[in-house]
Amino acid sequence: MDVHTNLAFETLFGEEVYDGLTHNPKRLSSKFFYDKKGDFLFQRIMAMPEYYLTNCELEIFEKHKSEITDWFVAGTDQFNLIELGAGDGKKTKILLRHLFERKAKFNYFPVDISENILEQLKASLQEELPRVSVNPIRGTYFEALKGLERYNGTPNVILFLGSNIGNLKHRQAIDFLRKLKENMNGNDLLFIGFDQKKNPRTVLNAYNDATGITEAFNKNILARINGELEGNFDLDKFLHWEVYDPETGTAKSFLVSKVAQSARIDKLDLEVHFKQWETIHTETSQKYDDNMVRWLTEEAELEIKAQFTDSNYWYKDYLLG
Ligand code: AVJ
Repeated sequence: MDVHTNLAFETLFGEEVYDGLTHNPKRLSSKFFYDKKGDFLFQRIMAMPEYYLTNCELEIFEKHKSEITDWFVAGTDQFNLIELGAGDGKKTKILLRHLFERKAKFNYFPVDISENILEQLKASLQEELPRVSVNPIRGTYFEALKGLERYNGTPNVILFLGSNIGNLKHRQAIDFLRKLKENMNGNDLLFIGFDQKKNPRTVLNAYNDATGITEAFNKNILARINGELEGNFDLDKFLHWEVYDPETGTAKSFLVSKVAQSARIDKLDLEVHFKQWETIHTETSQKYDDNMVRWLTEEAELEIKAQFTDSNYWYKDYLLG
């Protein structure tokens, strides 16, 4: 792959699967959704009418791209644009195009756990915005952080879009924001999306579409275990289950075992037993309100410099520094 900078990337997949499936209650990390099939399913999720997050952020970018990019270019003739969990760049491209049109000088560093999606992103940018310099970095958010200092000398603008932060529990989110802050220099900015609390029905539907795309996305983690770790999970014997707690704002995805069953994972030399209705927690997608965002940013000693929302107030992007 044409990756200019490649961080030491270790697939801890096997180890984490072992830990998660021997833990009580069972759990698997949502970062493992994203292989070629998972990337494709997530792109289909983003295109679903129920999955409002993408459209909200697109609306915000279309409406406020001048003001947002004013912040990026303020007081500097060049900057690094580092995007954590860039995916296919669908939303970012609006900002990239606008920055290009206003003749900003910047280098784009999309970071993602999926090599496949970085290849797609790079190819599509070569086509659509050939003059923008793109340096894909494959790795987790935490690995990407370690690499931040290497860009010292040029101001950094860090993008963390799509409410990706919602995959982290509050404690983890604070630790992560703190580490980001520690790695930021004086003029660096963090531009970050937080999905907002709203009608609980709307949230639930976004993660529980009738067509079964989210179900397939959730089950893809088992498909990956089968393919990469020689597992024999029967995907039909699991149920996709979504819960949303409107008080805490926490949405959670589970796989629920419909029957008592065992699965073998040959590469891990592991036999996993499930009681009937036993669960695997696969994802947390946190929804926020102003108080929560204020609390998280204060804990990380980050200052809210500006905020942008869509016409429904369903989603907010914040500029932090
Ligand atoms: C990419 C983590 C923001 O939690 O909303 C979409 C992933 N999971 N549907 C989210 C996801 C199920 C998404 N993030």
